[in-house]
Amino acid sequence: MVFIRAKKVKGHSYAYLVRNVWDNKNGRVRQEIVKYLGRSSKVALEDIPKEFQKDPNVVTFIACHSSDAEKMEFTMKEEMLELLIRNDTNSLVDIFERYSQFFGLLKFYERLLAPVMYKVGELWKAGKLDVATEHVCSNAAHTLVKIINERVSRNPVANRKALKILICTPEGEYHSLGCMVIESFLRSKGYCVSNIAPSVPSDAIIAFAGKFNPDLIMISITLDENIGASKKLINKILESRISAPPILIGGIGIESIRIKNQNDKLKKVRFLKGIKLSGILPSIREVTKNGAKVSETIKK
Ligand code: B12
Repeated sequence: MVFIRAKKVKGHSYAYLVRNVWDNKNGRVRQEIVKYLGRSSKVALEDIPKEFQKDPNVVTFIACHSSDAEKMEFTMKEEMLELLIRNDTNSLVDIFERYSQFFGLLKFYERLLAPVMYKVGELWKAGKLDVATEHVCSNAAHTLVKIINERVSRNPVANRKALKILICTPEGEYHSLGCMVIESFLRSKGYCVSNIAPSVPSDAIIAFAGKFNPDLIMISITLDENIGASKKLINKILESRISAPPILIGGIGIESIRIKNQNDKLKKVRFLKGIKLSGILPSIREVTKNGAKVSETIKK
């Protein structure tokens, strides 16, 4: 294992690649310089000898000191893809920890996990990844997000006025990672979330909402063929006794739809095309009047 040491000289930070070696003479570990890397802010992956480029300490250093963050993310994405394929959850958790300590949960999901899963889909579509391996990747990603969710739930943000959000997918939609990621992110922000994805029949969603009493319902669509089922679900919600909460619809499955002027009945329904994780909070605030608890006012 190697480390990058930064030394400050006249206000500038300079980096050295070092490794621990055992000093027989003194009977203790000493650090040996492997390479001088120059200005910390300019350290790039190419400056690092090939055999150390994937070392976690190197990747983390470049992530927080260098302007080369994009290349570092590229390396991390490649690493994640390999780990998903190998179903190596421990190492995936390790990447999550290393990355999120500097960039946070949101960026981990938005810049690493989601793009890597999209890549899995591309590889599968191109016949470069067999179905079984695609499922392994999907299961490993679910396990990872579950672990992260448990951690997030262990340290809840105290928020007595937290909005209650119900996340679901229409019947027939089996893609559930997006919902888990949204759940995880919203929990980390103190929202009270019930995620009932994947594929729940409309009546069951409405029955659940009747008990949970959500301030907002989020529907996730991945396959465009499920748009029809979602529209039926929305109509049923609007016609039911729980017709109050605003409804947000998103996910890659709605990218192809054309949004017409919405009639009065649909004024609390928003199709959020192209909205990624970072756009979700502003959308929630908008439809719930700046994040205030709205269930009471709506029910009146
Ligand atoms: C994993 C996976 C599966 C797994 C799902 C397991 C599970 N429990 O989730 C399995 C293997 C079961 C599967 C099955 C199928 N899949 Co699939 N799958 C994928 C894959 C590789 C990853 C999906 C994923 O996890 N993405 C990562 C998450 C984090 O991203 P996300 O879902 O987009 O969510 C983010 C945003 O969209 C947004 N968002 C999501 N929901 C919402 C909601 C709101 C309100 C808002 C504001 C935002 C928002 O925020 C999220 C977080 O950032 C995708 C590839 C891809 N491009 O997505 C293919 C993909 C979606 N699958 C595809 C296909 C074709 C299928 C099958 C039809 C294959 C088959 N022939 O059987 C079946 C259909 C199953 C069904 N009926 O639902 C196609 C869809 C093509 C299309 N446009 O219709 C894709 C795109 C692969 C491809 N490149 O062709 N799949």
